[in-house]
Amino acid sequence: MEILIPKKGANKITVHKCRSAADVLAAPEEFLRVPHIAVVGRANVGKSSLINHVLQQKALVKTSSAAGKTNSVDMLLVNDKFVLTDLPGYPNMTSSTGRQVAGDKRWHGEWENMVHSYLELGAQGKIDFRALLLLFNIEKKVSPTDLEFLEDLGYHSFPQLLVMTKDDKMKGHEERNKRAEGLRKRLKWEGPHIHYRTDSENPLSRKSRRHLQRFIRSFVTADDVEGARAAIAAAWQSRVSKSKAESLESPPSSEDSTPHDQDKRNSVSEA
Ligand SMILES: Nc1nc2c(ncn2[C@@H]2O[C@H](COP(=O)(O)OP(=O)(O)O)[C@@H](O)[C@H]2O)c(=O)[nH]1
Ligand SMILES: [Mg+2]
Repeated sequence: MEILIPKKGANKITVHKCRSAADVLAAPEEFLRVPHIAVVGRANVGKSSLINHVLQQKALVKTSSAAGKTNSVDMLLVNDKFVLTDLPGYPNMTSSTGRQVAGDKRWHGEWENMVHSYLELGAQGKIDFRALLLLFNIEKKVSPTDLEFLEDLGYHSFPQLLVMTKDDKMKGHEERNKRAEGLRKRLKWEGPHIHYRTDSENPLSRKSRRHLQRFIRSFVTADDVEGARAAIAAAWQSRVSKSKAESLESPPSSEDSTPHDQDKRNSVSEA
């Protein structure tokens, strides 16, 4: 069976829901012997929507307009080839003035327990953990909580791909580039990023899906986590070289002259 079948409803998906750290450790064998990729980000960033969209499955994982609805670690076994994990979103714990919001401490503890138990399995080599997809809403400002969260994940130092969601909200290249650049700066991000939108009738959203699917395939077919790291680095390096080559010989080929690619060239050359 293929890793990912680029056709609506064609992928075979089995779900294992974990409601506690113990459930994470007790996942069935078939979930533990394949490579894992996890999706993380702030509540409401579009994690569930992206998962449904990239797997081309309707309402596989619940999406919602209210923040913080996902309170479980949802492991999705795809075509018996890999697991895509929907991790609970972290709430934005700081108000606009930077103060801790009351009541979030307890939630923080639960969240940490779930997410860390899961990531620890990777760190201990109990699951073949390949990559984290870090989702950020391109429209939102980076908060102190976001930075805290990134730092918290940092110690696991898994290969990470930054995914800027809700790209359809961008009015054009200029706004997209400006926001992407701002986000990268604020996050001190030096690795690769891609843009994502889930309005499936739009050709750009299909393009963003194909792009992410390529990344997923490269993570899954890598030999191990170091192979996945090399795959991310190679994809980003080819962007950088392409961007340099194209700044010398314009205009770019028609294949590449979409807003998404345009943006990547710009954000790389400006980074
Ligand atoms: N405009 C726009 N809205 C999106 C996109 N992806 C998700 N959303 C909306 O964002 C909200 C939260 O999405 P959800 O997938 O539940 O986020 P989660 O909490 O991170 O799992 C929902 O109202 C979605 O319809 C996108 O690409 N564009
Ligand atoms: Mg969700």
